[in-house]
Amino acid sequence: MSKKLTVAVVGATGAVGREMLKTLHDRQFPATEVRAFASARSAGSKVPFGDTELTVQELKEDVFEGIDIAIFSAGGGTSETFAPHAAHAGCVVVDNSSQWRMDERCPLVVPEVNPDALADHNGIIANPNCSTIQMLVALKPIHDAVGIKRVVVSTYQAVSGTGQKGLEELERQTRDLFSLRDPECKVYPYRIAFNVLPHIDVFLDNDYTKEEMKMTNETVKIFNDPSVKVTATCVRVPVFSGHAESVNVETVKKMTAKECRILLSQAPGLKVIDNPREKLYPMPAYIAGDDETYVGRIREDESIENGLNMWIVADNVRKGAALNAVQIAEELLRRDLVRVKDRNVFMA
Ligand code: NAP
Ligand code: 3JN
Repeated sequence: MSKKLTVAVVGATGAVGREMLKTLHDRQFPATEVRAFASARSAGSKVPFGDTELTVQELKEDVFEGIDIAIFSAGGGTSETFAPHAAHAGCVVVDNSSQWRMDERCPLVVPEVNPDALADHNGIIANPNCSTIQMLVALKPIHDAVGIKRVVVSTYQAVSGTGQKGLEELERQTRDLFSLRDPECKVYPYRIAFNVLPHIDVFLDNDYTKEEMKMTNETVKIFNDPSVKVTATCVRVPVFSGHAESVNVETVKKMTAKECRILLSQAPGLKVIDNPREKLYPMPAYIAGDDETYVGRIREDESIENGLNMWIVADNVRKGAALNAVQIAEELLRRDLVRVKDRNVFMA
């Protein structure tokens, strides 16, 4: 038996945490032990892990001793408080929240895009926002081949991005409307059933939402290229699972739609479904549970000299959160980076 490897899932009772456990099991992640953590509210409850169940433990500052990797998906506040304690105990954190993404001490990683950024980690590695991840898996090969100047993206984001409560709201409101009851709005400011909301996360001073600015800022950090400009409109749609994105790209050099299809069909993590004559294009309802990011509707933007339009779809809870984090953990193992060089970097 090789060296012991203990992995913690923090936020194990949530929508992302459950998918995290499923992903670790599906991919036979080589952990000798997996521990599940959540708040005191759910301590003692059970979560599924393969054919067995794990008993949820309460997250406390001192639980990280002896844990090698902790994958967090318990919100930014929990990550802010507990991730430094984990790193201080020598545990490498892969964090799904936005808390550490733009922190200079933390690599922000999509394994198909910038795995080399892991080399300089200080104990906390950030997982990007789901909408950024799927967009960059598709745009990285194009950026490498012809250079990307500018991206205009509109997202169509599923309610699972809001966690269990988002799924429940869409289901409840749909039942209400079919029963001629007024739909109750508990999670979103307006009804989401049979509606679309051009509003995800909070509004900022520049009138963009925080979700939109995450896409702009995270792209620059992951590509390590401030010359790439991104403008985003993030929209919540009444879909349970799977984010879709309409993406317009202006490139430095010309790339034809045909060249783009060939390039993307050979790129890691991508599948091209693109045959307009046969009505073939990717859709959220048909890709739930899949690991790949799908691209279709690739065509030249005839309004500019060097432009492409495309439609990018992925399972937001899988590739947008759980899978990307597990792939980061796999890459850490492959590169022998499961250690914290300086345990004090995040301690005040
Ligand atoms: P969720 O279904 O509401 O689950 C929240 C989880 O966090 C639960 O396990 C909850 O445990 C736990 N938690 C809350 N407060 C805690 C505390 N003080 N200590 C320990 N655990 C605590 O939400 P979700 O959809 O899984 O999302 C969780 C987080 O993942 C989000 O807040 C976000 O930061 C991140 N996320 C990232 C992406 C992405 O784009 N990469 C997408 C979705 C979510 P209890 O059962 O004890 O309440
Ligand atoms: O709404 C979506 O589709 C994605 C949601 C992501 C999310 C939800 C709550 C808090 C995040 C995130 O990952 O950016 C956060 C956060 O800021 O940590």
